[in-house]
Amino acid sequence: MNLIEDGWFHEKNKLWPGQCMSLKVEKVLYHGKSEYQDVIVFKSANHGNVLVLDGVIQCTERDEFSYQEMIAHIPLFSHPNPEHILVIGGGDGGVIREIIKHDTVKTVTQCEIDEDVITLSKKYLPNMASGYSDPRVTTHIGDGFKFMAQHPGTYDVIITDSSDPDGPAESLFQEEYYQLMKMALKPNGVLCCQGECLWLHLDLIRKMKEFCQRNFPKFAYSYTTIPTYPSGQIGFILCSLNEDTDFPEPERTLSEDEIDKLKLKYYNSAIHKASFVLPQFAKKALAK
Ligand code: SPM
Repeated sequence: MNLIEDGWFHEKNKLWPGQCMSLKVEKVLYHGKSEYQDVIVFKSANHGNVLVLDGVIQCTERDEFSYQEMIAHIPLFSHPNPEHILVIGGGDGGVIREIIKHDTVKTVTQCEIDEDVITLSKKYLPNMASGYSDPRVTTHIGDGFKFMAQHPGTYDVIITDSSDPDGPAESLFQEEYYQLMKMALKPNGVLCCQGECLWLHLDLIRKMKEFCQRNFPKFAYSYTTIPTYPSGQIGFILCSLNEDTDFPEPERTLSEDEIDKLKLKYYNSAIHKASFVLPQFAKKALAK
């Protein structure tokens, strides 16, 4: 399918039938096929550079901070002392950029299957990829399942920054994957995964909630707003092995000065709490 027509990129996909986000293209910077997926990077008219995998927008320079800050800081501020962090996916580097803002963090290990995404992000999304030069960061190119199976009981926090459950990331939305994360976590570990959209994928989120609650003493669902993802919203699945974890109550709160020093543009301690408050239709559907 031709995704760029008449100078516009159109994000059409069966996961969000009958709707699509369109962005005006100024210049295609890269278009090719990696070992795993179709990859486009384009310069847009109003959203900076945009990364697209298999026809789906992964990030735009204009609004990426909303997603990257929330998927990183919600779990890190929910853990009393996050030192060793594993990121599955997240090849653009934005999640790593946020994790290394935490002084408690000693190591960040990334396992990304598609090396091309990292290479292209370093070239075309340098602000997102800036964290790769931090000495605490190690990158492993390979499959997250295999990597976690080889690292039991190792991580305080695991973050899965994946694409959608159609294509290479499908297995990351299944119970077996959550059981592997559970095994790779330290005893009081916390995980946070891309958790799709309340407006579009409530059935999937409900199924995920069921298996998370079978496997972890604590589960919660949080979300952020982001204009260039379908329906302008995306959520996060959070689980903890520590039954005392109260996800909506951050372990450390930030002053305005600290927020400025950390260069945060979306996350603050109030939005941490608020992000767990669900609209009534979602609250009811997930309560079933
Ligand atoms: N670091 C940014 C990578 C983005 N990972 C999530 C991408 C999700 C894109 N699709 C959103 C669809 C929501 N239903």
